[in-house]
Amino acid sequence: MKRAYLGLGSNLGPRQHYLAQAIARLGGPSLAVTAQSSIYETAPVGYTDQGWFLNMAVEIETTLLPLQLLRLVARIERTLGRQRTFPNGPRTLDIDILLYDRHSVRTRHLVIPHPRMTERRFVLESLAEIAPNLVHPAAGKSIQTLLTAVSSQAIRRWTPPETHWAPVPLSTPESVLI
Ligand code: PH2
Ligand code: MG
Ligand code: MG
Repeated sequence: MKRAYLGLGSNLGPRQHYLAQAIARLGGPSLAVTAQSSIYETAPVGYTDQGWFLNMAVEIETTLLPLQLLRLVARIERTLGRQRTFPNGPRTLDIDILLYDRHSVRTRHLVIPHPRMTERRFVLESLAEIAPNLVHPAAGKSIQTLLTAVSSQAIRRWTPPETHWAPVPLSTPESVLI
């Protein structure tokens, strides 16, 4: 059983729904979600002419190997409507493998630790919430320490808009129940 960390992001459509669906679909016989951060609303980094993201980090325990895990998260992205357009472009759902145990992986399709995680505040902010003392195996510094050094980015903690409950008609008038 290995511990790994994933970064989730969405900036198209019902963003919170995609994050919730992703977490629901991650659970299974070979994978358990063991912690999740709050949701943050974050200004787009890289390609900036697009909507703000909802981002969060999750901790998982899994028996899947890195490339098996990549295949799983790619399948979840596809199921939830991800279409590849251009690098850093808008997406319904992005699931990035940030860290996998203390392993280093370098293949054409997968690099772990995620090569840009140490320079992205939206990653470090959410990851520091669930694993502040985790030491990044390549940088040799804790997530909390990396967070204090990273450049600023517009980020706010996100709370869901208040649900508006429609009044439900009673099938039996209340007076009859007394
Ligand atoms: N993901 C990117 C590029 N830029 N910016 C924010 N705020 N959040 C993201 O998840 C994000 C991004 C590429 O995956
Ligand atoms: Mg990404
Ligand atoms: Mg990705």
